[in-house]
Amino acid sequence: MATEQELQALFNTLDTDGDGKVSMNELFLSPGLSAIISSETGITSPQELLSRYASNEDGSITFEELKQAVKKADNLT
Ligand SMILES: [Ca+2]
Repeated sequence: MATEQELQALFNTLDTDGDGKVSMNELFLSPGLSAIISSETGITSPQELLSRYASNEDGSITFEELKQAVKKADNLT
């Protein structure tokens, strides 16, 4: 379980180039943080997370999309 604030902090940490989106590369650069996201969304791989939720052409995920994934897994408090 995570609060929106915790998710936002996690998202900001993952978004190393600060463009407001987390890409596949950024997920792979932080395996520990990716594992937290996996457990919060119930989705095991970054590939699957991005293919299910990323709406951007470049395949990166926004905070809103991440929030949606966590909400869907009933892990947003
Ligand atoms: Ca980024």
